This record gives sequence, C-alpha cells and structure tokens, in this order.
Amino acid sequence: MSPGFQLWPAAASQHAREVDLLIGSFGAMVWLLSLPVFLLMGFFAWRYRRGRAANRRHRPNRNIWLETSWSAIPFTLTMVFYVWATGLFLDLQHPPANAMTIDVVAKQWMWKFQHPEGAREINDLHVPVGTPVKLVMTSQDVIHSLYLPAMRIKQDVLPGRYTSEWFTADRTGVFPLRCAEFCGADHAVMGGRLVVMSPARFAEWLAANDGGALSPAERGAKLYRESGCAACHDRAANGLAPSLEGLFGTRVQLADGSVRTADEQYLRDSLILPNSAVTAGYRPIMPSYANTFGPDEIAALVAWMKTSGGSRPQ
Ligand code: HEC
Ligand SMILES: [Cu+2]
Repeated sequence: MSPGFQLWPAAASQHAREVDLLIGSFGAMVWLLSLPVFLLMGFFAWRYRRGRAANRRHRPNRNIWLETSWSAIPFTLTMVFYVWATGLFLDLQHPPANAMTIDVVAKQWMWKFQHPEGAREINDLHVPVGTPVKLVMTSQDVIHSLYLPAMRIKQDVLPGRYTSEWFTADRTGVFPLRCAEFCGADHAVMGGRLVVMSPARFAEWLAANDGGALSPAERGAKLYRESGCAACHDRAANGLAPSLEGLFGTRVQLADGSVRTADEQYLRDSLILPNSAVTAGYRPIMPSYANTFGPDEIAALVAWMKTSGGSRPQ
C-alpha cells in the first residue's frame, strides 16, 4: 500500500490537479521573488568584501517608482493567489446536490464507512469514478482527521459533531487514506485504502457486499418503530409532536421566532439536543437521544427521515 518514496502524491481528481497547479505556481512565485535577493546578497558580499578596492560611496539617487514597485508587484501577485485559493476553498464547502453520501465513523483506531445501499466496510473505502462523493463524518471518541492525499482534501472529524468533505475521483486506482490528527498510540496505523472503481465494477462490489444488510434508511425506519418515536410523532398521537413525514428540506418555524432549514444537521440536532431548537407550537418534551444512539443509529434515523418524504411513517 505504501508505494515507497514519492516526491509528489498521485492526483486523482480535478480538484487535486487544481491544488497542485496552485501550489506549483505559488512555489514558482516564491522562487522568482526570493532567488534574485539571495543571488545579489552573494554577489554584493563578494564584491564589497573587506580589502577590495570597490567604490563604497553611497550613490545619492532615489527612484520612487522602483521603490514602490517592489512592494506593489509582490502584493498584487499575492492577491491573485489569495483569490485563487479562496475559490478552491469555497468549492470544498459546496458539495454538488447529487453527491453520493457515505457515513463515516472514526474511532481509535479505525475508519468505519457505511454506504447508502447498506454495504459497510472498515478502513477501505470503495467509490465509483466520476461520481461526487460526500463523506459525512463523526467520531466515537477523540478528534481524528480524514485525509485523502490523492484528492488533496482533509477534514477534522469530531466527537459529538458532524463535519463533511467531498470529492469526485476522475481515475480508477488504489490510493492511501489516512488519519491526519494525532489521536493516540496507534494513530500511525489508522488508515486504509481509497479504492476508486469503474461504475460497473463498483455496482458489482456493492451487490456482493451488502450481505443482505438493511440499508441505513431501512434501519432508521426500524429504529423509529422500535424506539418509541411514533408514540409522539405519529398522526395518531394527537399532535403531541410534529409529523416527520416530508420534513427534510422544509423550513421549520422555531419557538424562539427563528426559522431553520430541516437539513441533515437539523435532524441530528433534533435527536441529540432536542431542546436547542424547539419547533413552534410544541412543548419541549422530546428526550435527548445523545446517550441512547451511537453515530451509526443517528445516521440511520437521519437517512430514513430524508427518504420518508411524502410517505407517512408507520
Ligand atoms: C416524548 C415525545 C417524543 C418522543 C418519544 C420523540 N419525540 Fe421527537 N419531538 C417531540 C416534540 C414535542 C417535538 C417538537 C418540539 C421540539 O422541537 O423539541 C419533536 C421534534 C422532533 C424533530 C424536529 C421536528 C421538526 O418539525 O422540527 C425530529 C426530527 C424528531 N423529533 C425526531 C424524533 C425521533 C427520530 C424520535 C425517536 C428516536 C423522537 N423524535 C422521539 C416529541 C418526541
Ligand atoms: Cu485518528
């Protein structure tokens, strides 16, 4: 898996190549601006060395344009890089709406991945080429960081919170996957492989690996029935709690007067911190499930709430 000494990690996405171009150009600019300074330093040290009969009289000429230029030109160049890098950074904050969402749970010292169709894997992550993939990540213990060098992306993974990162692989292959946040004794071996496959081979892999497991949405539906959510949330519960059907993506009016979009973060918060955002018109009676459900179960419930749109939860 470790391909020996590598001067530059393999690049397997458009984003990775853009990051390389940015780093390369920035490196070139730094050389361009600093090399003359060091060359001239050497030259002057040699030319005006002690004992050499050189003309040491200060030449009394001033050129305001020359003096301004060596502040203005580097400044302008740096601003170009600032705008360029900000563009790439913002791009990372906006996964495409059609991205395939994979749930990631980190723990000392492994990565657990859960595909929307049900397949689960540990340390290896299989994805299809050419499809945007969004990783929604949380930690079961300490802070980790999921680093995919070939995609040039890295994001901290925190306990009790969800963070995400996304990429679109543009060539097949096997690439390293690492933890990039020191997280304890076995941090150095906390990693695996990112396996990018052709869509056809990925479909075969998915079919061979779901092992009859329930998809996250199916597990979520089961949890909803078995955990007593229905006692409050079903229509039959006489309006004790709002119906969850078709909730995902709508705007929710909260008791404190604010309005929030019912996105994934909102659904998770509703389970972990139900009283942090109480829906207008209801009493804050929902218990917190922070100590009942682990990240896997919360991900399953969220997956179910996302897909139950329109159909009545039973
Ligand atoms: C004791 C009753 C009760 C139980 C049990 C309960 N809830 Fe709730 N839930 C509420 C009430 C009341 C609200 C609205 C007030 C609020 O936002 O806290 C709510 C709000 C929510 C919301 C936000 C809904 C919106 O329209 O903004 C979600 C999502 C949710 N619950 C999911 C669940 C899930 C999933 C379960 C089971 C694991 C569950 N609830 C169990 C009473 C309950
Ligand atoms: Cu780690």
